[in-house]
Amino acid sequence: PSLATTVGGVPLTSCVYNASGPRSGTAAALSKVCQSRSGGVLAKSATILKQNGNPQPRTYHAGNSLASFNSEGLPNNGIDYYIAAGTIEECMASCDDDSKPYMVSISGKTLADNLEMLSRIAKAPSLSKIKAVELNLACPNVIGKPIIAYDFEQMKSILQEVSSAMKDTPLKLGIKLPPYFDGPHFQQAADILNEFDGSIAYVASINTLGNSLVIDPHSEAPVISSNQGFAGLSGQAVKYTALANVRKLRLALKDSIDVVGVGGVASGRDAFELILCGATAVQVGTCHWTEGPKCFDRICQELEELMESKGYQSIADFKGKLKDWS
Ligand code: RRO
Repeated sequence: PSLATTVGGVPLTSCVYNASGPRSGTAAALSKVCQSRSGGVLAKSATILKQNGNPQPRTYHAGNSLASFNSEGLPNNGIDYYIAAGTIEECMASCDDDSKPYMVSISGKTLADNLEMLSRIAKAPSLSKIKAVELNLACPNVIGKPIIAYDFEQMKSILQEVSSAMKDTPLKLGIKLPPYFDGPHFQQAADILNEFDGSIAYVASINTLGNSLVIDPHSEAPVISSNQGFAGLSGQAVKYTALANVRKLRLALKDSIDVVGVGGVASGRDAFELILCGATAVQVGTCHWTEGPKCFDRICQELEELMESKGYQSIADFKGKLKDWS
């Protein structure tokens, strides 16, 4: 069977690729993603300037990758690093697939920062090598800042400015969304996103579940030092939230906006379930973090075996075809 797909019109030979975040902050790490069967190479969310993120300890894994926690606080090398010709070359040199797309993620502290980053991307000498920009409206870990996509007014005005700033570029725009939990919130988010059909190529759903808390009963204190211990929750525990978010968004969004599923994918079965819910591709975050880039080879192989056993030849054979309860 073939795992080939497209994300917002960008072709991927494999529908499984890395999420922005874990092991995506340096060219060395991204080059290992490129060497694997990951269908694309997506860089860590960037700010204008390099920053170190929150103090350590800022991550914790419970039960392997069942539940993971991070309060990283956007450690990254700054946007200029991720769009530099040398970085992209180092990331992509090890790919045997020349067409594997390189993508960046931006997570500015303000709208002005996001617009500045977009303008730098649009002027980058290597612009033609950057296939998509994922605008992260869902970071839960910037102390003192809310999750933008929970503030629908702010989300709409950011999308207005960003979509007009990207109009004359060849870049595809993706939007990284937080998990929603209430019917009306899905509808409000989808209504806003649908106003930008034609500008938004895809949404990636979901980012981590914000403001979870891990306690150490010995010290009687949080395990994570930053942000009073509050952290984003990821890993296999959030797959069920991701499945519901992908399903709800796929039903509510216009067909021209693809949904990329992300959240708790650790097996071919997980990928299969998200695609059934309507995902055109799936990203892997926590499992990539705990297992390393060989997870892409394993998950791709498991998905192929599952498709084979069901007689499916392509992603289109089951994408969005979740059946009614019977
Ligand atoms: O760096 C982080 O703290 C972080 C980001 Br930008 C994000 O989008 N999601 C997350 O769980 N952590």
